[in-house]
Amino acid sequence: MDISTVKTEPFSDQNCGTSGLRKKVSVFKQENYLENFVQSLFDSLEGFEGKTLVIGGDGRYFNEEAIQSIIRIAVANQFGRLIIGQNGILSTPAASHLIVKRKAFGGIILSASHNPGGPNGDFGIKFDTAQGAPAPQTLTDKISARSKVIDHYWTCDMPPVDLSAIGEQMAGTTAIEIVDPIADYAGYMADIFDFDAIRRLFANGFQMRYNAMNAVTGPYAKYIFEEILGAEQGTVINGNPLPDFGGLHPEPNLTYAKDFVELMNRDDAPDLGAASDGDGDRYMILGKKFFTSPADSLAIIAEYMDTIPFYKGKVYGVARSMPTANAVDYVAKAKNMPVYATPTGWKFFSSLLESHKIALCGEESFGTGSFHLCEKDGIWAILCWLHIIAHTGKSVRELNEELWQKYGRVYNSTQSYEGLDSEQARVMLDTLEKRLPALVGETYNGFTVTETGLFEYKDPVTGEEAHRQGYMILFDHARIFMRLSGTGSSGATLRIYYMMRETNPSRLTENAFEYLKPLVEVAKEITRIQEYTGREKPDVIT
Ligand code: G16
Repeated sequence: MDISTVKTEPFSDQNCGTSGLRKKVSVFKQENYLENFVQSLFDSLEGFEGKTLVIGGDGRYFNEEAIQSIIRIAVANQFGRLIIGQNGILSTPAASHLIVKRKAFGGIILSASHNPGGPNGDFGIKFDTAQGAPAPQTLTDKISARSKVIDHYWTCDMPPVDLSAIGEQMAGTTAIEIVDPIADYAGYMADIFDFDAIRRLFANGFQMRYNAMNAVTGPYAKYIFEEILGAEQGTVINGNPLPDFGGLHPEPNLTYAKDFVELMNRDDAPDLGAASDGDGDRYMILGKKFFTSPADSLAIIAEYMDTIPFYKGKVYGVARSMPTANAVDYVAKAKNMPVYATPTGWKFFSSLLESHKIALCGEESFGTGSFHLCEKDGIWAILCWLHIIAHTGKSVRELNEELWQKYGRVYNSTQSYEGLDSEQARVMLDTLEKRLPALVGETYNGFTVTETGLFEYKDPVTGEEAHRQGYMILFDHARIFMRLSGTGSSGATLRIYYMMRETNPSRLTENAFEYLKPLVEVAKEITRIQEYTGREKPDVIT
């Protein structure tokens, strides 16, 4: 095995965002771009020689090419074993599970999540630690710093590995093992949930449609829902992973899964509609003519979590990201559980999950998870819903309405302005930041500002701090929160998160977007977004 050093020049833009490095495929295809980042990652880790690395991706365009390159660099850097999903495929939750199960040093996951794929789409790379958790900020900062000065990487001369053949081979002193990407994950789900109860639900005629959006979860869903749990054939749609997701935007929400929402709005819609994103960590729950907001989904799972035997007596606490509407807080209060509010980014939940301060966490961006893994997990969340429906006999709509009647409803919406000019967005937010203190006491459209500020966070377990995590404008029973997305690959995406709490029993079942309109007008007035960006309305409303 010939190991060689390749001289290289650093790239100035290899900064990790909310979830690893995400760029256009054309950027990743530049000579040495991927290699530089992977070597910068290995240079930032300590003590991995002889240890195991898990590798897999969501199957998007450039996945296999990238994996072959990573194999060569990992072999040259002396990893002892590489565990790779067959055909280079692993959903993010399945990769996380495999890392822990096989006691790996960590794992590389190739995905740009919900961002579109294909030659003109996005590609991404992220690292999970030995706990199967997203790399913490300290590590991603280290990788980015290293990428700015890197001048060589290690690689080796070896033929491409046949990723389709399950089995093991040696490359020098490194074992390369190709594994079934589904079996272990499906087995783990069977350990967590009462599959017999869900099987009975389907046997009694319960109808579900699962939209895999031509992304990674199709084969997982067909195996788990149709083969193991007995949902009828055809339950899973768009079930074959495609490198460009069939031209779709693999993001399960009201905008990018519009056709699916229309299907669920028909008179003959199935009982449950569920969808997942590119790498399988996000999910959406629909009922017949009914959309469940991610914040309500989190609250409903919290309400019933201890009826899942795996979690009995272990629902210690819950967490949500700060932009996520606080419906779960009311459930937690009633159950005497602590609630933590973290910055956006799944990595901020890891320490809380690992230290068992929380059992459950979730975000407005359609991600929910528990201590079963340190990543969010779409299929797990959908199984929670199937469990709850089987346990209560209630429909998706009834479960939502029950939550609102019991705790009041927290109307909420996330509205994103995509592809903004970065400079214009920056100027707008800088101006807003300067005005924040003066807003207190002012009244806009009938809403009086009670408090403003930047969201700052100190991890209660590690003590690590995260600063400037979003702009908060609080009112009585209402809140506007704003931040720039950290997952886009070009320009700036401004996210504005709205929430308003309603306890009047006669106002619990209104259309959320109509209900929130007066608050949306307040944000427009305070930010002067149209003046700064020329945009009249957001691109994505969920
Ligand atoms: C990632 C993070 C999530 C975050 C989401 C949106 O998810 O893991 O914690 O909520 O991005 O982030 P942003 O608002 O910065 O775009 P994923 O599914 O894209 O890996």
